[in-house]
Amino acid sequence: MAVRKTLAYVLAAAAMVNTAYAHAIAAPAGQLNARTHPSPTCDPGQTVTQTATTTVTSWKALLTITIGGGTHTETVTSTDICTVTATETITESTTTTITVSPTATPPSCPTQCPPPPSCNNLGFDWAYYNNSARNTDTTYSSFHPDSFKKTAPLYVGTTSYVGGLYGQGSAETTGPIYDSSRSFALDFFALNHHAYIYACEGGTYTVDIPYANDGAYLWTGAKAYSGWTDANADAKALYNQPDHVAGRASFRFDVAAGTYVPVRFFYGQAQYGGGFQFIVTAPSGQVIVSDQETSSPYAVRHSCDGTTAPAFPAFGKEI
Ligand SMILES: [Ca+2]
Repeated sequence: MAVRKTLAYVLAAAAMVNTAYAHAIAAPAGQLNARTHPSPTCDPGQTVTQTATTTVTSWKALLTITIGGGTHTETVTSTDICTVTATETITESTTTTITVSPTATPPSCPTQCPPPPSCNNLGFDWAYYNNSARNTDTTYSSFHPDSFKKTAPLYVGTTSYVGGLYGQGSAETTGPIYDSSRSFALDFFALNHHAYIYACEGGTYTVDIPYANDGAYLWTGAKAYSGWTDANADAKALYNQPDHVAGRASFRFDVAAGTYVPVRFFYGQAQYGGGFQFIVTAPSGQVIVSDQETSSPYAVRHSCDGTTAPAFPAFGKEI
C-alpha cells in the first residue's frame, strides 16, 4: 500500500503539473526590440544595432518511474504497472545583440558625395533690417530688397538652417531669430541671407520656397554675389494680401560637379504674422538646406582657400 500511496501521490502531482502549466505551452516566439534606423544625416557607413529577444517555452521530461508488480496468488495474477512521467516547464529567454550594416541606402541618402573642406565655414551669413514696407497688394510691390544694399543691418550672424515662422501667435511680437542672442521685432523686418552651395553632385538643383509671408527673393550664380537687383531675381514668392494667399516659388539650376554656387535670398515681413520656408534639394533628392536645425556640409559661407569661393561683401556694403 505504501507503494500505491506513493504512486497516487506522484500521479496527482503529475496531473497538477499538467494542469498548472498546460496554458504555458507556447511555440518559440521571437520579438524584435530597439531597432535603430539610419539617421537622416545620410551616413550609409554607419551600422545598425538590432536586438532580438526570443522566449522559448518547452517541456522536459523530469523523471520516469516504471514499477513492475509480482505474482500474488496462484489463481490470480495481479500486475501493477505504472509509468509516470513528471514534467517541468522550462522557459528560456535569450537576448542577442547583433550589429548589421544597412542593406539598403535610404531614399533620401545620395551616393557618397564628399563635402568640401570644412574650416569653421558652414552655414549662411544672415542679417536683420528694419523694413517699413507694408503689404497692401497682390505682389508686395512696396518691398525692394535691392534698396537694402547700403543699409546697415541691426544684427548679423550665421545660421546652419534657414526659414521660420514669425509673430504668428497674437502674443508673439518679439523673439529671437535663428540662434540669435537677442530678440527682434517680428513684424516689419527683412532678412538677407547668402552662402555657397557646394555642388558635390553635378546636375539639376532645386530651390523651393513653398511658403512666403510676405516676400522672398532668390538669386543664384554670380549675380547672387554682386549685381543682384529686384529685376534679375531668379524667383519671387510673394504674399497676396487682398486674397490672403501665401507666396510660393520654385527655381531649378544646372551645375557641374565640384563647384561652388553663390546663393542669396532676401525675406521681407510686413504686418501681422509672417514666415517662410526655403529648401535646396540636390540632384539625388537629398535636401541640403532647409529649416531643420542641422548643419549641412554642402552650404558654406566661403571656401577654405578664400579664393575659389570668396567671402561675400559685408552686409551694408554690398555691390
Ligand atoms: Ca505678414
